Amino acid sequence: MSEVPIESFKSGYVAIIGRPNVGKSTLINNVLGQKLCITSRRPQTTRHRILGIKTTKTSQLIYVDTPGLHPDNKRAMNRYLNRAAAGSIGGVDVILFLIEGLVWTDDDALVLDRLRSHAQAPVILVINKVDKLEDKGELLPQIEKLSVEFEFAGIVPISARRGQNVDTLEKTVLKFMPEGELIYPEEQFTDRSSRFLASELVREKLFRHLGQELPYSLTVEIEEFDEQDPKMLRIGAVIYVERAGQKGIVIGKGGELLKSIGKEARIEMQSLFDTKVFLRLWVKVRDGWSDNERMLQNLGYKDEL
Ligand SMILES: Nc1nc2c(ncn2[C@@H]2O[C@H](COP(=O)(O)OP(=O)(O)OP(=O)(O)O)[C@@H](O)[C@H]2O)c(=O)[nH]1
Ligand SMILES: [Mg+2]
Repeated sequence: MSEVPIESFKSGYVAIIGRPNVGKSTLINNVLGQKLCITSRRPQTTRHRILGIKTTKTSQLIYVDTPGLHPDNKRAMNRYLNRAAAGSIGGVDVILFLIEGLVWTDDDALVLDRLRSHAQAPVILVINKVDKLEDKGELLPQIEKLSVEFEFAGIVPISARRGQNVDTLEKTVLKFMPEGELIYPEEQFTDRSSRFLASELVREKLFRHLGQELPYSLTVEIEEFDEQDPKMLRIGAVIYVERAGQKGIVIGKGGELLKSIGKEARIEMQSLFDTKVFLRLWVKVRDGWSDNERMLQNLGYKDEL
């Protein structure tokens, strides 16, 4: 009689680390098969550590999205972002170090330095955005150069946006996962509250609609999240800006911009929460919130480690 191998259950944490804008949040969304983390073409979109939980019959992998690591520590907000990112390197089972195609910047080098000094888990080099390359062979010199710099547990080129090779990456990650039980209930896909996800969707639309520096002067706070009516979720959100002059820009001529932002956010909330949503947005000024540690804390930017 031949023995039937019983596959053991695996579970653990996978940190996604990299400089701003390499596609960390896009990768988590692709792995989960649903939009959890907000993304934009601007750097420093992600401001909080967010868990994306993927449970299958044989494993539960908990992916940790992090803000992009960045050398500028001058503003309180940047210090907060760097703490949130660097803190996620410890206490995980696998680290994915994301870079972008053939690009290698000082910020990438800074992340690699952090990994050298702090990583205690296997590090997989993930080369993202390969859809931008005409010939994948162009990657070989980059791979050769970087494998001399660090002993990676694996190197996987992917396109997070198109989902290319993400399955190979998941299989590679699984190889390094320890055996373990479910850490979160099977149906849970994040550690974040619905309120938080709602505020992030509003922030994403602001990031996508507003030019230049303004997105960095904004934060969003949910003031009302009323689930009493089973047919309609009522959400009220305040957008905080830093200066009075910014208020008008966010509202737009005749309120048009704020209306579009609200509409786009509401449509995504309806699909995320699977119910009709009534969304109200206000814009308020809170002077210099992003460079004031105490105001940051009051607005939900608390160290989560
Ligand atoms: N062409 C291409 N673009 C991608 C790919 N993955 C992500 N992007 C784009 O890169 C930009 C940044 O993606 P994000 O996922 O927000 O990047 P991030 O690393 O989370 O950025 P921060 O949160 O700012 O640190 C977005 O415009 C994405 O659509 C990819 O595989 N190919
Ligand atoms: Mg991000």
